[in-house]
Amino acid sequence: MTFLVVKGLVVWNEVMADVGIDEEVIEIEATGYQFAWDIRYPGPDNRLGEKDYTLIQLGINPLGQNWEDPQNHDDFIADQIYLPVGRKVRVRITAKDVLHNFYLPHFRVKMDAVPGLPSYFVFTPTVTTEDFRARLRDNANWQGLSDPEDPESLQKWEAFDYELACAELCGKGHYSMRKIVKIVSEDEYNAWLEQQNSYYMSQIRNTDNDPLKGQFLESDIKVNEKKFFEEFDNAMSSADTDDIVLPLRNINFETGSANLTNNSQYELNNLVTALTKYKDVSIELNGHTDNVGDSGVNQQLSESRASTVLNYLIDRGVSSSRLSSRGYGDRMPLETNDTEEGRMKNKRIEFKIFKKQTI
Ligand SMILES: [Cu+2]
Repeated sequence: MTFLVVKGLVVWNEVMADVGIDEEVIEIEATGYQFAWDIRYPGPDNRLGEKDYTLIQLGINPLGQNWEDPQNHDDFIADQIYLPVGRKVRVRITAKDVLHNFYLPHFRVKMDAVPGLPSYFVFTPTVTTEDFRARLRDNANWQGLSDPEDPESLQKWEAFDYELACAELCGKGHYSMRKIVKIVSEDEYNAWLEQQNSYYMSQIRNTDNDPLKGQFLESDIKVNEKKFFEEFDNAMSSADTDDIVLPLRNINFETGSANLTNNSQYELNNLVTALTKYKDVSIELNGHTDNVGDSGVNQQLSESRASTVLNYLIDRGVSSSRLSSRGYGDRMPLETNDTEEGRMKNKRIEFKIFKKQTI
């Protein structure tokens, strides 16, 4: 008896070996519910974001993902399980309602999906779907039409797919807890990944269900920063000695006032960094408005907005001798003032780099 228990434990530990901390693994998550599986992939960051069952909302946040966790922003829910051959996979298995069972019959993988108690399974698929079909080609049981009603249909072996099922008789619709599993080459896997859309970005971002509505995400901030420095560095390295005007794209003011919104700090801090990098350069900040309302008021608003930005830069340590500001009111629109879009573009702060003085 002791022998059986000890031996059994050794085998169990072998089968259930988890992955090491630094080991390369694809982690996906399977959530069972009556009557389907939701398969979540971690997206390019390779990390599944946090979940909290209190956040679950039918049709809006089916898995209870916490959108304030940036690791959730690239997670996607897949309608099939795609995995590259030869790569280690860790499946986090969980359930939302009753007990289910994550069952990959062809892989001899079978693991309970328990509500509130995630389990896991680690395995490495070794034969692609295509290779497995080729193996079935000469097997007598796999000949004939896959759909006997349809003479055009594929042969049985051609139509073969690995599948995920539920091995727990979990209710009436139990049979529909089925998903196709495709084992593919690394290239096919990467091509498939490219086509998947993050749930957050495609369904949640900037809707009323987004706790981060109107805020920049870290990824936005990085993209904006890159763009800003590309333009600034280009302006500085070009041989052209004319003054160059660049936009401050991601700054905003409260309506009708010269108070900067919180989001504006990122672009402004980029400008501070650029002015620290190019110590000899002087700039002039230019404020512009659309043509809505009184021209005199617009003139004043454009001046005070430009000087708000100037003061921000001085507060961050840029010498006032390198800075000046000027308001143009509504006199220099970029686009028509007849559309909302045009007006948005016309309300702006730009800065002029005085190249002649610098070189
Ligand atoms: Cu089930």
